[in-house]
Amino acid sequence: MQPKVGRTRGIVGRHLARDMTVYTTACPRNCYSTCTMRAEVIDGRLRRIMPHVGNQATAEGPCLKGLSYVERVVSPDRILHPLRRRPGGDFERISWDEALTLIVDRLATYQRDPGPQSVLFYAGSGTKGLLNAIGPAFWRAYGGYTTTYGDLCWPAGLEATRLTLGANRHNAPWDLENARLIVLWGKNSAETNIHQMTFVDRALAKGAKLVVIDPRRTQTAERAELFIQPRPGTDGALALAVARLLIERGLVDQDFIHRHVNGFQQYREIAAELTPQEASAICEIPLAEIEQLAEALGTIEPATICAGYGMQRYTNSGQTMRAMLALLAITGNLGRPGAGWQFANLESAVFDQVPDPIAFYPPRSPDGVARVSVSTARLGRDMLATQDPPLKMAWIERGNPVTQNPETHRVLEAFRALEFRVVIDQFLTDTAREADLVLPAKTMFEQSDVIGAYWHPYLQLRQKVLDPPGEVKTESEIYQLLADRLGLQPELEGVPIPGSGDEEIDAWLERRLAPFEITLDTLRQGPVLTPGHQEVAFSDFRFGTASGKIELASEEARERWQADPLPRYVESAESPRRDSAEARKYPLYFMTPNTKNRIHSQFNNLSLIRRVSDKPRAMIHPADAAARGITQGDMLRLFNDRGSLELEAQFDYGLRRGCVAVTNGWWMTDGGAVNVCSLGRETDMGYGAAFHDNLVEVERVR
Ligand SMILES: Nc1nc2c(c(=O)[nH]1)N[C@H]1C(S)=C(S)[C@@H](COP(=O)(O)OP(=O)(O)OC[C@H]3O[C@@H](n4cnc5c(=O)[nH]c(N)nc54)[C@H](O)[C@@H]3O)O[C@H]1N2
Ligand SMILES: Nc1nc2c(c(=O)[nH]1)N[C@H]1C(S)=C(S)[C@@H](COP(=O)(O)OP(=O)(O)OC[C@H]3O[C@@H](n4cnc5c(=O)[nH]c(N)nc54)[C@H](O)[C@@H]3O)O[C@H]1N2
Ligand SMILES: [Mo]
Repeated sequence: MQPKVGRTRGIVGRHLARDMTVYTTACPRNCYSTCTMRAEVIDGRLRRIMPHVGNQATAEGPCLKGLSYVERVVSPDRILHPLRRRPGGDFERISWDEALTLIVDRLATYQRDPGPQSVLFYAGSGTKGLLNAIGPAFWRAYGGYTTTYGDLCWPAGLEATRLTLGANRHNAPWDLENARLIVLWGKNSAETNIHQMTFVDRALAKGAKLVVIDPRRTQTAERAELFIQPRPGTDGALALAVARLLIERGLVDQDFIHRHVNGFQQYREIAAELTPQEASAICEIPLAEIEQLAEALGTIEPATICAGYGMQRYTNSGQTMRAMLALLAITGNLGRPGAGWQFANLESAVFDQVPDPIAFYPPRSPDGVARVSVSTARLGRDMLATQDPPLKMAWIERGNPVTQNPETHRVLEAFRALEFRVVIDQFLTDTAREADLVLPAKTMFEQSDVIGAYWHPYLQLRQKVLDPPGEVKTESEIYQLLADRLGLQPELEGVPIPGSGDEEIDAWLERRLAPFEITLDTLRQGPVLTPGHQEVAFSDFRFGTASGKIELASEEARERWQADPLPRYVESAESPRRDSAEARKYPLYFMTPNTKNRIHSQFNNLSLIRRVSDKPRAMIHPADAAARGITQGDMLRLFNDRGSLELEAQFDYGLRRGCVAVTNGWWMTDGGAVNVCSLGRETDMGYGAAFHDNLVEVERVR
């Protein structure tokens, strides 16, 4: 292990002669914050996680999940050895040699018949890092594979942003302090991006105004001066009505529009199609709130809109995001301090070959080696439908698709229809339980990797600080072992993939960093701003769109997505307003947001987290509950034609009526796997998962 910070030998507290080292590392979870942290290791054990002030965005220190790593790395539930399913369904420990032999046998068989593309490679977002890119390199060397396109998380918003601004970048997180108006639109920063609240607080202390728009009265809403609770999936109508008012009242920035905006005239026409009264009826919010939002956006500057990811998982979401973004374009709130659109900041994605979100998710492989035939959103359905050759085997790493992908029952059916399933994870998740072979993964503390972020602009080293327990391995080590046995030589951009030695991995990482003139030693001291970082995005007013301007009308939207070039409002697919039998049967929006003390399906198996998050509950407005004879603490059944859950009812006076909410990420074994009710369906652009279009009913059980 390499240079250490604050190495102390001798008396620490009341203990004698202990070896204490504090390392700088970074949290690689799929989370905005991607915190820099200091990890205190005493006598080879992780003892404490502490803040690191070198990261301006996360200087306040990690969240409870970050602190819980101390428990997580030594959790008795960790998988430490390869496990094979026995005929009865339970697992037995086997050696790595046996595990690799099993896999190699299958791979060799399927390679001959029915062909390498009968193997599905699925990677989730459980951890970030450059070494993650190694999977495809192995599977290419294998001669082919089937993989997924699209993403569960953010693509509708990424694509809407790219179509409008030409790139997914935004001002530095700390620049939010300069905003006079902050709109947290469908974003629950107080839980999902806690460090953003620091900058919100600083802006408020300087007199800024905060608007929060969310059907749920979240922790984030507590400090809002204006809080709007629209009907889910209707924000596009709200945005268009606000635009109409801004235009009618002359509150737009004509000069900015003239110089930097393309398609304003057409946008103005579609905004005029919807009266604020109509929008008030569609969104089911008071007209006065639409007026107040328009007043704020038209008179307070600079303004920043932080748009969340939850609200772009409806079938109309790409257009919703475009309509919202247009409000900043017509008020001149782009390209200057305190202003702008904070959705995703891909500045640190410098290692990706093509920093274009669509290229991230290609619908098909250019050379046919990878068959990209399975939509992540429709994982189960598409797996079942895949032919020529049909799927025989799945390889799943860093993901928990049984709980996290839409339509759990279809996903389970598709997995069970396969002949062989391999899952690599740290814990025996719902997905791992479906496997024939479970391989034990390392944690972030047991092997180094370089990571970027999608909110702040730093590159960081997730540093190896512990010797790995048991027989855990990372994917890169496993791939190398398999490649050796199969006689393959996987390469990534012409460079062989690294094996397991620390030096080998460090050398590989150094090589990837070299073009940016960054060394691992620098990263060991702390985070480094991505070369070329700009504090204020688009300050040169050059937009990477076809016209070079901000595009409110987009021909590309039509060509690529067969979408309206203008973000006209359309009702989302599953809405109680639709005149269908389903809508009459299932009148409630099932909301499945993220929650503070979990990252999706991770962390809730730790005792520290269980103490604050003991079991899944269904949040319901007391009036909706009363209408169904349900009271606080009752068991309720939440259901639709796709599935059902039995959960304890918890009253939530802050939830919009007509909605019921359960945070996502609970396991099936906890009884709270929310995707049993969702449908595998794509968003209008970006190949996202529209699982928030999800109507249910609830009834009292006992
Ligand atoms: N209904 C509903 N469903 C949702 C969402 C929602 O809002 N509502 N949100 C969606 C979103 S935004 C996302 S991003 C996805 C997330 O879903 P996933 O991408 O599946 O992510 P996680 O549940 O965070 O983690 C997956 C697994 O990775 C494992 N893991 C962690 N580190 C490592 C490692 O180093 N190696 C290996 N091999 N495994 C590791 C964890 O133990 C965990 O079991 O869920 C989506 N699902
Ligand atoms: N603690 C914690 N932090 C996380 C994560 C986590 O699991 N836990 N996950 C990380 C990941 S991968 C992601 S994708 C992000 C997501 O974090 P956020 O962007 O905050 O997304 P969500 O929690 O899915 O949704 C945010 C809010 O949108 C609201 N919402 C839902 N539908 C609508 C709608 O139609 N209109 C409006 N206006 N609001 C709506 C929900 O009620 C919710 O409060 O968080 C990241 N950070
Ligand atoms: Mo996500």
